[in-house]
Amino acid sequence: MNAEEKKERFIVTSALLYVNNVPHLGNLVCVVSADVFARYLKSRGKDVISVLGTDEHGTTTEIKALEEGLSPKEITDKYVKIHKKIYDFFLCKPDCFGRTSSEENKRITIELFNRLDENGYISEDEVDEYYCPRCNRVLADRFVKGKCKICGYEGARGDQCENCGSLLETGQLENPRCAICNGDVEIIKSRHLFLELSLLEDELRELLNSKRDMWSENAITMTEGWLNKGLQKRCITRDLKWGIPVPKKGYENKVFYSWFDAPIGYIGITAECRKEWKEWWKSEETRLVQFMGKDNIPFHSILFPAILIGSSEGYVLVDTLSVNEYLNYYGGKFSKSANRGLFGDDIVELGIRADAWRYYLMINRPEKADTDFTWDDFADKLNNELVANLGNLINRIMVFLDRNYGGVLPHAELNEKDEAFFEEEKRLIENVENFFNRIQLKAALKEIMRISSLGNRYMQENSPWDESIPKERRDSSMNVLANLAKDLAILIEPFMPGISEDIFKQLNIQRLDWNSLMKPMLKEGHAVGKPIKLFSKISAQEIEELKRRFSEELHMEDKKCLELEVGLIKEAKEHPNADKLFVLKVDFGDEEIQLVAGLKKYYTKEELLGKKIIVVRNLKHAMLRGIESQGMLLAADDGNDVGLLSVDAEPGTLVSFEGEKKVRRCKELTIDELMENFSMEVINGEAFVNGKRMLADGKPVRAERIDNGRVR
Ligand code: B3M
Ligand code: ZN
Repeated sequence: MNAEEKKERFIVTSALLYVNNVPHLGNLVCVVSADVFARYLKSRGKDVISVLGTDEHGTTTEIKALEEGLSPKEITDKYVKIHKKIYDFFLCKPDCFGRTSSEENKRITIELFNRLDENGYISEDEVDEYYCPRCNRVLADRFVKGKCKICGYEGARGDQCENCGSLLETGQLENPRCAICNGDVEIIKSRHLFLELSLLEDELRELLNSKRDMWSENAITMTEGWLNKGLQKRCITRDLKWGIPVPKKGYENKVFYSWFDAPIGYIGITAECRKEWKEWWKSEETRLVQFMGKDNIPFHSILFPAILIGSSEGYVLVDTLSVNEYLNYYGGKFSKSANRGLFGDDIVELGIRADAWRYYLMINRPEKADTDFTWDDFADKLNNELVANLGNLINRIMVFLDRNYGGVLPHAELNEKDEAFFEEEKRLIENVENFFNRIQLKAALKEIMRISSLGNRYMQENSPWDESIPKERRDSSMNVLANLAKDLAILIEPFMPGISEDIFKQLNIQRLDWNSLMKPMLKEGHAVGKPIKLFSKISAQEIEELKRRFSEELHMEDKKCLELEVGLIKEAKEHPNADKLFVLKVDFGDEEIQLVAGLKKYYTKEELLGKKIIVVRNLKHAMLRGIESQGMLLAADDGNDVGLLSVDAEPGTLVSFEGEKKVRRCKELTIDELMENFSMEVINGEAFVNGKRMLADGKPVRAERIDNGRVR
């Protein structure tokens, strides 16, 4: 193979999201961006491997495992399926999908570490670590929370502040607390391994300087900041069990810091899926294009390159670094625990096609500053851009061909007006390519929508329905427009692969790639298929419904609300440290939680099993005598006896309050806020909240045993 024949090859990666969180719409920006770009490269005939997967080590996984009462392995196995389902729905089709906990990744991580060690880039030191005496546990990273000393953000974690992006060392949190029990922490000493970043400073600076044109502004600024401050050695080991074991004497009880093995995961995932992976990762021909959110910058611009350079294994270094800012939800962060925002698992169920979401994410891609998701903006982009422009054009072309030509393409005799139209289309396509080359995906998509507008204008001006215009002219216009529909199908494919496929289907042709742009592939006599609707508008009523369901107003006004749900008691056990308490497992159909309840005086375990009860779902979780209660069940009390509130409705049914709109999600309440804002009582056996009857599926919620009393 000679040099000319050699194709440019690309590895395109998206940040590997933490497995134990359900990705939210903001997390999906970099995943979809990588997919869009990889599809574009493929359409241009490049050799591409796109890599996606899950980041499975680290304290986030261990914390989640503790919360859900599963092992870390079980947690990752459970959540990786959720991730996969969401990526599939979003039509993200990586060539390689994998997990950082794979055997390949373990092998490559250990190998890279050994090389770094041999090459003198690993040092040892004694460090301070947070320790929780109550939990008897060394608190790595996310096991500690507190106030960031650098920016003052209250929700910072032990290793990083997600507000200012600073990486934190032990001691850089003000008022550090244990994330498990919220208790005070101590600082102890422990020996750890470090990557001596300062020894690689020249190479890292050179990398930045050679890639200035290829990195987004925010990546350059942050990396420069790091280099200018002078690089510090970075701890790469942790006192945890879940992770890749450190292959060094004296470190048998430690694992690698997840930020050490996570980026190596890109290599591990490729190695698992392609036996020729080294030809990609260790080749000068490969361009490594990486997409991520802004909190991931230093790991990709400093840490990962340092590992690769220091190993002297000849791995390819990052070429393009495309970093998005955050997509927020009504001006605030997405938070699953606070039930705030829009998460992948919800989106999958909404019945709005993936292409509309992909369009929204890319046309609003937060490139220079954070942007906000609002339902009104979503509806605006869908109705007034996608449907009104692109959907409308394709539909007009297809319907007109069907009705007036029996779906058979007429002859074209081009005139100078057509040529001018082609000139303009060509100019816009060049813009699209230029924007793609600079990874300005938002601008590329806007330009494609301009081509669609151009088509609408052309159709209007050439009015093929106007019988005063010569027939040959009208025929020619329709031929031009059918071929434009083909061009649009090609152009939008990276962004909206589903819609693209639908257009090809309607045109009755196989999928075409970039090479077929501006070529009259659809010839006179070709029979197109039947018109089908690409998108439907989202109505004002639907938007209102969605706002209610995702309680946008409640977040906006910060109103307090109460989220009650019907749950089924599946298990009842004695509390190990309290003689009045039971520990219950309660099922909601799609989720199971654990509750601690003081019912032992009033119910036996057997009586509780199988009961349908009412649970406060938005109460702050609490530790009750060492066991977490993830909500509170409601029971009535008349001073003599206690009886559970109960109703015959499916587990998972939400309780509404008579005369009020049903609310889906409510902000987390503390027990004090619950007491202050909601008074609950039982009158004649029926349960009321602030004077309104509790209803589940239209049926009143009733108390057992109690006719009149307070609910608590
Ligand atoms: N897991 C960041 C995140 O999930 C982190 C990225 C790793 S990339 C190798 O937000
Ligand atoms: Zn603790």
